[in-house]
Parts: sequence; C-alpha cells; structure tokens
Amino acid sequence: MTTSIQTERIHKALDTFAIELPSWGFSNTGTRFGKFIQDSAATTTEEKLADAGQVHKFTACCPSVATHVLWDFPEGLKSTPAVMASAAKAGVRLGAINPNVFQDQIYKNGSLGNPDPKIRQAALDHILESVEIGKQTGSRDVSLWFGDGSSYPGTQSIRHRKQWFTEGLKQTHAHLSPQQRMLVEYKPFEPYFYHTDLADWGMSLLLSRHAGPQAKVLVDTGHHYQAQNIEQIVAWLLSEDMLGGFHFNDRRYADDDLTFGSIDPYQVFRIFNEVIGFERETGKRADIAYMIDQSHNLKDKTEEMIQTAITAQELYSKAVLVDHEKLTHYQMKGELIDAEECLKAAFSSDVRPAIREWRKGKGLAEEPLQAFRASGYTDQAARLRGKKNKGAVASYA
Ligand code: AFD
Ligand code: MN
Ligand code: MN
Repeated sequence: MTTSIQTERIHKALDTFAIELPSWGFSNTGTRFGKFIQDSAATTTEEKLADAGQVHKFTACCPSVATHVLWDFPEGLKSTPAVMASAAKAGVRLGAINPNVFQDQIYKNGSLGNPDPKIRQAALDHILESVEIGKQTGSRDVSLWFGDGSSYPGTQSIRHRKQWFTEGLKQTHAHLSPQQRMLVEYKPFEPYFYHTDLADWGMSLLLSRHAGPQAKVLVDTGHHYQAQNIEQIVAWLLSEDMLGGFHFNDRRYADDDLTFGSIDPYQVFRIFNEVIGFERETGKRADIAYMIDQSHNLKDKTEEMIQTAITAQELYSKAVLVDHEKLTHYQMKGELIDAEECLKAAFSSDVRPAIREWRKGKGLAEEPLQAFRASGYTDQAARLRGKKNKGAVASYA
C-alpha cells in the first residue's frame, strides 16, 4: 500500500503518462518458423486502429498509434486521408511514422547504405514521402530504423556506407518541418549478422548530430547486447539532449519483441528512474516519446497491448516513488546500501491500489483487462475477421 502522499504523486504522474501503440502489433505476424493465426487479429489499418482504440479506451494512456508506411499507407501519401479518418473513428491520433526500407527486394544490399546510388535514392524518396505523410497527419516524429548491414566480412565497405548514411540522413533532415523530428534507431545485429550500419547508440548519436538539431536517438530496449546497461545509455543521451524516445519491449536473448517488463521489470524501472531523476534535477520534462514496439505471435494481440500499457503504468508509478533527494545524499556520501535501498523501496511498493483508485477517478474500470474481456470485443472481431485471417494461413502455406 502507498501513503497518501505517494498515492497523490502516482495520480499526478499517471495524468500525463502516455505510451504510443504500434499499429503492427495488432495484425497476425510470426517468426521465420511460422505464424500462429488469431481469428480476431486486425486485417486492415482501420481494424488495427480500432483495436488500438480499445487499448486506449480501457487504459487511458495510449492516445496515439505509430504506423508503418508500407503496411498502413499502401498508396503512400494518397492513403493519408483514409488513415486519418480511421484514427479519428477509433479515438486515437496518429503518432510516429515508420518508413520501411528493409522489405523490398531492392534493399538486399541495404537502403541508404546501398552501394548503388539509384537504390539509395529510392530509399530516400520513400523516407521523404514518409516525412510528407507525417506533415499531413500532424505527426511529430519520423521513426527511422535501418536493417542495413552485411553478413560476411569484406562484402561491403563500412566506411563508404557510413558516408552514405550521413548524406541520406542530412537530406532527410533538410525536409523536416520545424515541428518534426527524426528519430534514428540503432540495433546491434539482424537481419544482417556481420555488421549493421547503425549498430549502437554512438553511431546513431553521431549520425543524428551530423544530420541536424531535429534528429535524436531512438532507444529500442530490445536492441542491445546481453547485459548492456541501457539506463546508462539513457542517462548519457538525456544529458546530451539527444534522447528522442524509446521503443519498449522485453527480450531474453535478442530482439525478441516480448511483452514489456515480462522478463526484466527492474531494468524498465531503472530506465524510468533515470528519466525521472533527470527531470527532477533539471526541473524540466524530458522531451521524449514513449513508444511500444512489440508484435509477438502467441498472446491475444489486443490483450497483450492492454497488459503492456498496464505494466508501463505500474513500473512508471514505482519509479516516481524514488526519493531522489535521499538517493543523491546517500550517493554523495558513498552510503551504498542506503542508496540502493532507495531504489528497492520504490520498486517493491505495491502501486496497484493507487492505480486502481486513479482509474476509478477517471471513470475507468479498475481492472482494464477483465473489463475488455467482458466487452466481447474479441469474439466480435473473430466473427468479422476470422475467415480473412484463416485465408491468410492458406496463402501463407
Ligand atoms: C523491428 C526492428 C525495429 C523497428 C521495428 C518497427 O527490429 O525495432 O523499430 O521493427 O519497424 O522490430
Ligand atoms: Mn524498434
Ligand atoms: Mn526491433
């Protein structure tokens, strides 16, 4: 149970805590070993946004949805009015725009890092169209992930590719409106296994700095080597004003895209603690986007997103309970156990009663997952979408 002061602090924090949903988390996806089809999964962008709207309706912390241009805007800019209408109907707004320069056949040897200037131009054209879509949807962020790399030594020039990325990202930045940002994501490996052009936070930081002041680093929590200290990266990027935001998910071994907080909730808490500590020390809100990047294929898609949103609220609520004044005092004095206990006391607090009270105050069901299940939405979706989803199995097979 939390004290009344702590409860108040949690309520205040939850009033402004928002985490963006990924449209790609609502449709049937799989691994290279196959797909387990869910009849109720979304089959169109409108359905993805409708499902995302359900998550926001029951949790009140997911007002925006990130989209993927090739999958959600099949006709590029021309698709924008329809997608905007679907978002409005679903009660959500369109968030980050994700270009896709990793799927088309032409990108076998990369996109902005491709040795063929025509392919680099094709990738840039797609990214610039995504920037224009963002202007139309009123999205602040264009979220850039590049699968570029190589799988065998000697097959590509690492130096030349770095230069091509510098050029391509500079040109991207030149097309941003004053309100837009470009978030440059990194990932140590996959889909290539010898080198990835944007493999770590330092490479993203340098390329963002070269590109311009509206470029920032995107930290995907699944994109680090085992045992890497992510909260240390977060602390450095915050202090350099170069953290644009997060793609949240959890992982056991690689970029597993597992449910946020399902494997290592304490790490999530420590990441939030770095952000909140920074905000308290500087007296300003970190200008970062909290986004989910998950699309696992076992749990019910919408239920998993509700579970993710609830977990994010719980871990964020725990992090706001850290007594940073005490923590700093013990850190400066080298009182190791007392300092550590500051974190552990907050992490072990049961914040659920305070969150249930917050929900009640908002007119929400105190248990979002149960309330969603009772709504019958999934059964209805399965009735409407089942045939189409089953058909996908046939075509996939
Ligand atoms: C994959 C990539 C990366 C990217 C996401 C959405 O690893 O995280 O942000 O797809 O495109 O997870
Ligand atoms: Mn990501
Ligand atoms: Mn990823």
